Amino acid sequence: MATTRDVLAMLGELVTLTALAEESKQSFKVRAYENAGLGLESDGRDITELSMTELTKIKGVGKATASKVREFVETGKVAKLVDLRQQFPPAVVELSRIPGMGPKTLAVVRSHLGVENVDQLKAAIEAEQLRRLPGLGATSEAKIAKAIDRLGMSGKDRRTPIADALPLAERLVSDLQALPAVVDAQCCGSLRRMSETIGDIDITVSSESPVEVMNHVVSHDEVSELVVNGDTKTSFLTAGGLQVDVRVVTPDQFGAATLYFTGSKQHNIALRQRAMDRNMLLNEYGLIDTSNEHLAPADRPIIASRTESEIYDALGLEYVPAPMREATGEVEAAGGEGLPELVERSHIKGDLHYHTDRSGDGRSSVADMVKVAADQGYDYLAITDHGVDLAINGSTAEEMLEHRELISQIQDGYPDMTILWGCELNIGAKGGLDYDDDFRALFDYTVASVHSHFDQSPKEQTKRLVAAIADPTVNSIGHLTGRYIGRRPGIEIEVDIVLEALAHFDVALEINGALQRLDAASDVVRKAVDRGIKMVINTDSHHTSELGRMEYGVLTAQRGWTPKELVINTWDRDRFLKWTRHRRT
Ligand code: DGT
Ligand code: CA
Ligand code: CA
Ligand code: ZN
Repeated sequence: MATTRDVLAMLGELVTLTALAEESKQSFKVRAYENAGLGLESDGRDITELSMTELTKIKGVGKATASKVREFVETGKVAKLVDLRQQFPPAVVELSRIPGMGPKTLAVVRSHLGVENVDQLKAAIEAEQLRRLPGLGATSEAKIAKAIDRLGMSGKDRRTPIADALPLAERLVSDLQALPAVVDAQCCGSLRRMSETIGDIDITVSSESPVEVMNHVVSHDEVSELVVNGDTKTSFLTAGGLQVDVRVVTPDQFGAATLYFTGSKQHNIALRQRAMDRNMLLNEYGLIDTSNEHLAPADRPIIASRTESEIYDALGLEYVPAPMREATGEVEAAGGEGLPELVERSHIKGDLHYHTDRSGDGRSSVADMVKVAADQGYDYLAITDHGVDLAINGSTAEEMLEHRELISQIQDGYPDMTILWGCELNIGAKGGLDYDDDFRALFDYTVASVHSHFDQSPKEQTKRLVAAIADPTVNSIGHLTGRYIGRRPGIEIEVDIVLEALAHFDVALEINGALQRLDAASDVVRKAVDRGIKMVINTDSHHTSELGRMEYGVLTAQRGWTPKELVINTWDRDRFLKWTRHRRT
């Protein structure tokens, strides 16, 4: 039985593969599927229950998409997609992810050189064959070579960006949780720890009927190739070439198993060492009492195994949230001075980087964007559409003033949520910002971000950021480096100098929850936290379906050891509003 999420994933794959088939991401068909996906995503109903007529009434959904949705719900596949998957096998889709290998270049490289995977592409580059192809040259050849190196895409150390793995893993976990035979299911491994790139997906299932669970897994529509097909463990490859390991354990072992398979390996080693020091043994089945040497191994008492909390507790440790399990001092802290009081999703009182269709790339109206924010129970919200300097997507001063009027009208309908008229300012090549100083000072709140000039030297980038931070109209710095994980490296900066400036001018550092970004990265976040720099966790939403990113931002904050106290959007409204104004007066 397909779910709404399965349908949306099917459409997402259709977008990717159609762009390859049409040799353009902008083709009419690609955009049609994209828009249909957005319409269906924000509809809110169970899509699988809707008829053709009901489907085509949804904004953006045409006949062609609606019939594919029905086909998928009724038969479990879509003929068109089966056909596209044959034309574009996983290894080819992976090629298309390399910066510089757009759909057109990919088609040329395949047809002229017969290149079908990363290893063949590398060989072709070494033989200097790419530079002789129509539309390419030595420069594009070098660019692609560098991208392959940087992404570590060759061989077995190939890694998948979290944005490509997490939605799939969440879908699998919730499908498993829906099975009557399943007591619980948990995503483990690097994905649960919120690593930026993922080797494979690890899922642990709690059930008394492993065979039933495994039978369900092997027939899942994500399975493209089975690697391991056992009674308690299944490994398969998805159409995208990603490996998924699913293991089934009994409910009384679930905590020990999730602890073990979440890792990291180094964290596990530190826990095991601690267990040994206390005459205990820790493995994937439980924490075992080894103090009585006369007992046979099978007779040794199990101290804890059902939940992770019980195991940490029995080891004399505070519970360590998964994103912190990287063996960077968390075990010592959990057994000593204590872990920081980490920020949690329930602490968040507002979103402060938020777009509407005032931005060229915003996809939902102000009214709709405000409504979904209010539905989250937020106390405040900053609407930060793009400043004028962003080509195509920005707004002029006049447009911004009209926008302020519209926002203030909508505010009347939301007495419990303060809506700030804000702006996402663009940090220019030398640190200049949009509009003139007086106009900028009118905004209730601003986030300043880099959207251009990615290739300057680290010194120039640092100067540029520091100049923006020093500007008294700037409240926060958005997505610090502008990276897209696994796709585009961010700007290179001298981190310590930038952090020094943030601390000095009391400007907040954003943790952007978009999975492609997760920027500032958790290691930078941890450095910022050490200096007491204020943090802000945002979704950078451009559509009503994107608010869920707050969770990913919070997990990234936890990975950087961020305490609640430093996060300005956990503060109550008065304290937060007072802080936004302190540099303006
Ligand atoms: P990845 O998949 O490369 O992104 O990273 P992980 O951390 O998900 O690693 P993976 O999938 O090889 O194994 C999942 C977890 O299982 C890992 O974090 C810790 C545990 N684990 C795997 N192999 C070992 C091992 O040899 N010793 C210990 N102590 N733990 C292991
Ligand atoms: Ca893994
Ligand atoms: Ca694994
Ligand atoms: Zn933005």
